[in-house]
Amino acid sequence: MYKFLKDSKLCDPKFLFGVATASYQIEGATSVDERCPSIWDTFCAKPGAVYKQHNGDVACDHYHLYQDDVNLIASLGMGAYRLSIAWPRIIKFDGSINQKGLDFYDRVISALEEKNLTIMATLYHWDLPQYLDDEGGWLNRETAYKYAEYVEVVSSYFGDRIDFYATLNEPWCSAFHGYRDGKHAPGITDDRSAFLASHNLLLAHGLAVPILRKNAPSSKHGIVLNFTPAYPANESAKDVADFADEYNHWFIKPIMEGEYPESVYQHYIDVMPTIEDGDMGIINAKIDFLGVNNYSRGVIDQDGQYPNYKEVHLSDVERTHIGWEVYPEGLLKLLTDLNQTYQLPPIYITENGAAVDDQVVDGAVEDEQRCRYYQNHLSSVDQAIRKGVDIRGYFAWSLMDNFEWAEGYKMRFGIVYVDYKTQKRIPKRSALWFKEFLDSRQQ
Ligand code: IFM
Repeated sequence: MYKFLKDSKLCDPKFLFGVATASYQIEGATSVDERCPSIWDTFCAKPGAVYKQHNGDVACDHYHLYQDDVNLIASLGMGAYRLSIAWPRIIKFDGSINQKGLDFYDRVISALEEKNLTIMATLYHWDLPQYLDDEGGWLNRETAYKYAEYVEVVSSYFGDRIDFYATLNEPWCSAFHGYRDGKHAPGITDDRSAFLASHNLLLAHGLAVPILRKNAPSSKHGIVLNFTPAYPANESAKDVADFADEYNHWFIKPIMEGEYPESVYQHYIDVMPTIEDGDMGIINAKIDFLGVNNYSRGVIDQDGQYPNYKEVHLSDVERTHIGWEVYPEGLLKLLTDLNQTYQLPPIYITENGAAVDDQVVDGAVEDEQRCRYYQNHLSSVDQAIRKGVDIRGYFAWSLMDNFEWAEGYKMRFGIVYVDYKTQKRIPKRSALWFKEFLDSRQQ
């Protein structure tokens, strides 16, 4: 099954393979060891916000099962693990440090070190402490400074033991799902709020970078951004698709070039936040790596007058369980386009994967669609490297099935199946495929 990878750039043992997860999606133990509530605890409790009102209270109980999970990662032949650190476990509502939270991540990091796994830690994967949301959350500029204080605590404690620090995961989702379409916590639906949140998130990122450099000088520092490239549904939708695509650059352009994409900025000028002197310079801090998350593409058609647009759903295309089109060519084009547009640092694919309606049959999970998804997307990564894009690693999303935000536990993204009743983990065919491929690289 992995024949095509045999001569690929991905066979180079220096190319990093890993799996990714995030705190709220796997840890559970939300009331243990003085963790503070997060905006996702609050959001999950709102009727209608999350599928069947699922929540992260137990999730995969990784808080208690982390040692087994680390053993599992190593047993799959993976070289790296991307986890996220939960801000609500680290800083209490009065600003004091929760040592028990630091101790938990210390245990996880020690377990990873024992297995010689490269560690990438995301410092914010959407679980904002609720006490900060009570003060305005990402609509409050002060949250960016609070974030910098939290980053100081984590990075001075763990320093270079964490190989890669990612400041934020997918700030696009935090801003636009959190504050524009309301699909994510805190569930606000307002353009002005979304752009303000995006600016404060970027500021938080920019403030964090020099702190990380000071406290972890040998580690690499960067950010993880999601990209869903826009494709025109027809000839006449080309301009509007280009406009829609500018959203893909809403975060990367200010980080790489110190300015927002002009067309979107001008279109929404009436709801743009005040940009204080010096902000864009802070945001433009040099990064050592870019994390790219990609799952699918968006097919865009005009919706009334330019630049209004809508996403259309093509029939006759393959989709995953969550409804996203399978479009591996999009990942290749995304990577080569980004490479042409910006002076980028090395890229890591920090998330890529498929939701499948997995079934356990005779104790096994044959996730054929996910296997194909991975193979075709890895082939795109290989081709991008051949075209000169500096890609150093790939993290599958996700290690195991977990809490999929507004979709609750309905959507399974893991290469390992989780039986939520027993917390039993069953490596799926895709996990066994990765293991076989990774073992073959060692020979
Ligand atoms: O589960 C999420 C993850 O938390 C962020 N990126 C997309 C994944 C799949 O939706």
